[in-house]
Amino acid sequence: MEYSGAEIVIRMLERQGVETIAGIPGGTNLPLYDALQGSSLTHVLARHEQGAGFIAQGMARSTGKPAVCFATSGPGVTNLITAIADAHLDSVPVVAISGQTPMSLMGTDAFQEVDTFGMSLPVTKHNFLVRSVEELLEVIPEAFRIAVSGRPGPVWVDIPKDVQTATLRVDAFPEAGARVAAASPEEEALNAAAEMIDKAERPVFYAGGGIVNSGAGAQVKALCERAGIPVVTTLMGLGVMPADSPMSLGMLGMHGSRSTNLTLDKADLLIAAGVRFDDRATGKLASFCPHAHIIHMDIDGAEIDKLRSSDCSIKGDAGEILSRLTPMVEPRKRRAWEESITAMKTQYPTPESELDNAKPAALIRRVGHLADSHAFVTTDVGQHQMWVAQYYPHQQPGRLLTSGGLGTMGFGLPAAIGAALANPDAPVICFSGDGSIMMNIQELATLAEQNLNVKIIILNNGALGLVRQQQELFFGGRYIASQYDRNPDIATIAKGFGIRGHRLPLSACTDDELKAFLDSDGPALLDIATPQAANVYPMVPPGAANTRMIEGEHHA
Ligand SMILES: Cc1ncc(C[n+]2csc(CCOP(=O)(O)OP(=O)(O)O)c2C)c(N)n1
Ligand SMILES: [Mg+2]
Repeated sequence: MEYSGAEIVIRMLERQGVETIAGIPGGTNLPLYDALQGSSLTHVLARHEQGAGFIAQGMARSTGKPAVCFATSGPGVTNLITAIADAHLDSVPVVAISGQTPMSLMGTDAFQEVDTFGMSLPVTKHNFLVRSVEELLEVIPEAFRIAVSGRPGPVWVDIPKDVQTATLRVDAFPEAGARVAAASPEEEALNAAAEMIDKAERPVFYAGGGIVNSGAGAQVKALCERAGIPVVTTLMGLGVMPADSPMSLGMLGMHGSRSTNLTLDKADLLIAAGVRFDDRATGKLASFCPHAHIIHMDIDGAEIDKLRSSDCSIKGDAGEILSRLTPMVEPRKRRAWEESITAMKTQYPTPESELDNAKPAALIRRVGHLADSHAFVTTDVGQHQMWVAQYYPHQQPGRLLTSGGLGTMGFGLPAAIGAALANPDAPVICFSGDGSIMMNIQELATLAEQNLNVKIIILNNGALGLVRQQQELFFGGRYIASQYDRNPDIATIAKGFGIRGHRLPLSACTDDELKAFLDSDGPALLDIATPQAANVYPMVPPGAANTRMIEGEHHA
């Protein structure tokens, strides 16, 4: 049968098991949109391509499956780039498909022409410029295979309009592109790692987003319980060890707790898994875990020894590595190490003052206790994000969706829409700030249209809080461009979009009020006035060693 290039793309997406696509049409992807007619795919019309990209990310992050977004050439592409760069840094499998000017016009500064291939190259795992309709049969499955195999990441497929309209006889469509299993870890490396673990007196397991991507939370628990190893996580790894487990040391790094960073300083072995020694996690690298030998496991060989040389490296899938390693290590209790950690936790507990109901951190913790334990939580970027990392009771890996590597304000709302689209039975809570929410507020229209179970909580401090905090602590309190003279009434804006909105001072947010908000049907927004002076502590000054944490007034 004859198919157009656009029809081939849509048939192939159906074969890939894609159900929902987020995007915006325009001149050069209209054939693709036309081919959606009569397809089993559902299209969600975003209000900005960055929103479409983050909706796709919300679907991909919450399911581990690749998700698709569409954009037209030129401004559609440039609008989408931030969301794809974000997916790249956080290893999220998104397939972006854009229209391009017809091949005869490419390179002529044609209307809405930009060099999509060139611009997407450094922010994707892989990219394609498709030059013939025949190539589509290979490129589409290949794009999915690359997005999900090994370390996941975004793949961009740019398709000129004349390739979309050209026709081809296809008798049988190729197989869908699927994950290729990682090569098995080497026995020798596993033996060496087991020996190092057995010898260590003060080991710490350092778990990152790679553990979440591998679905290896249970395997981390199994190893660490057997060998008496406490677990720290990165921002991306939160939930790998339930927050209330005695084995959990919480998050490390710039906003990690004091006891966690001090424990790492004493460690004699660091088992790094699915992490990339990001500067927000390690602080000054030369002072990070100075006494520790390093075992580094990663599916991406390029991460190993990239920033810190390891004493033992294991390339492969974390789930497989850990399942094989666990029976090789001696079952062990490490009482002295446990006692020293407990002593540090007792000496530097979570500051009571943060759990005072007048503090934003306490509100986040209360929401966490009132919410369904399976809820997905998305955040924007700023102080509120760090309080969610520190104080929300993360119980499961993969439930916190947050922009870690790129730190993109505007992530939270569209990512929540994507999570809700892909998980219609799970509640979704989006914590945002008064700065961040404005960056993709247009997606409230998409949310209202889709009528999804997304509850938006704005911590409204009248400021770009994390910037204001840095100006207070590191620029002598000289505030510039970090406080809003005038903020719009966000609850009223929400109503304009067709979403229930309320504004409340923090003091009026009783448990009953919060519970009623969380349990209400459909989308709703709560704009909470919070104190501007509240800071996120502890904080390691950028570039300093993690042991040089600054504390708040309560420790002064
Ligand atoms: C797109 C983008 N622009 C600028 C920044 C720099 N930045 C980091 S946090 C922040 C403040 C965010 O303010 P808000 O959303 O109100 O959160 P708060 O810190 O007040 O909780 C800014 C401007 C960023 N991360 N992303
Ligand atoms: Mg703010």
